[in-house]
Amino acid sequence: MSKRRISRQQRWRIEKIQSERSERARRRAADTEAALSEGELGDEQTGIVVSHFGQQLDVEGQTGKQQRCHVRSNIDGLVTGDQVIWRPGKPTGVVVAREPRRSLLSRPDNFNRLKPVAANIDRIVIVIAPEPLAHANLIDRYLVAAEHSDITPVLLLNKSDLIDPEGNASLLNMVQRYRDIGYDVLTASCASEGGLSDLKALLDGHISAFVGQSGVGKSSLVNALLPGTDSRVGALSEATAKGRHTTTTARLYHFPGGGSLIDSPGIREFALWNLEPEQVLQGFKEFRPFIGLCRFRDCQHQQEPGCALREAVEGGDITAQRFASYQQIIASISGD
Ligand SMILES: Nc1nc2c(ncn2[C@@H]2O[C@H](COP(=O)(O)OP(=O)(O)OP(=O)(O)O)[C@@H](O)[C@H]2O)c(=O)[nH]1
Ligand SMILES: [Mg+2]
Ligand SMILES: [Zn+2]
Repeated sequence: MSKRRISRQQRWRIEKIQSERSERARRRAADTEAALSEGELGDEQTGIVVSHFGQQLDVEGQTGKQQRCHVRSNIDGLVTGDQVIWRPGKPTGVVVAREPRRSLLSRPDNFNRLKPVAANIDRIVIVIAPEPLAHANLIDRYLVAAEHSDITPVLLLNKSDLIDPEGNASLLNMVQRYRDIGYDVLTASCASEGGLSDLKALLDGHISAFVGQSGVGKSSLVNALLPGTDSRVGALSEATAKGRHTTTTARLYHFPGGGSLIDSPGIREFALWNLEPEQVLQGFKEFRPFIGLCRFRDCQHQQEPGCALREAVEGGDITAQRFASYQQIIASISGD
């Protein structure tokens, strides 16, 4: 990492900000503990985190009512979808415990820390579109993360109203490659309302998170699937035809008949350096039958003779695109 030179004055300001921040955190923790010990709060009950704002959360109790809550200082990393024990209060409640998680989708943030995105989900819906144009490598990164966390990934090609079979031939070929591997791929359009009933059927009864680039239409899909929901939607930038990061925090919504949907903020990149190369390899599910068959036990699947993966590419069992994408991810996590 490049070392930035910072002046003494800048260093002093950074230290001041940090000490103010830890003082605020200390005061918050003391207030929370005082509220707990002075019995100002209602009885403990179970709930689910529906959204997260800096130091506070919105928790939904069993009656379906939501309340803004502080979090007891010994619990960290709560995230949308977490099941919690909490106590209602005026004006804010307190989360006192987190239940064990069935699954956790995380990604590293810009400061090299692993950040949880959503808990207890069983599906991730990777939303792609012709505009902003889908990138196979980003899809592959999501697929690897999903395979690694035992969450079923589904690909959803949204904005089908904008697809022109000739102009978008390479996008349609890419989508077909994922179908051939065995992934579920659905097509939908919020504009023409096409494909929404198939999507609804797939999501019914599950806890799913919509993920993907900014501007592909995740929030529009949530609004279309759940009438009465008003998740904020933002037009693409006219200059770049990219999304403008309209959604800033993940939020959970319920289907009336059971199941939930989490709308999440769009991302540009999805680093995977929290995984070992072997885990990345296993995350490419069509590679699995060939893993362990290379001539050399420590084969790096580069130029070695007798590499079973390269042979599978030559034999047509693995596409050149997915193999290149795998190599790109390995190069990006090896640190140079
Ligand atoms: N033509 C067309 N436009 C769509 C469709 N779905 C969404 N859009 C438009 O795409 C733009 C972005 O939609 P959003 O729902 O805000 O996208 P998002 O994925 O939630 O974006 P972030 O919150 O920034 O991650 C808006 O202008 C929507 O009206 C669709 O099916 N067809
Ligand atoms: Mg959004
Ligand atoms: Zn090999």
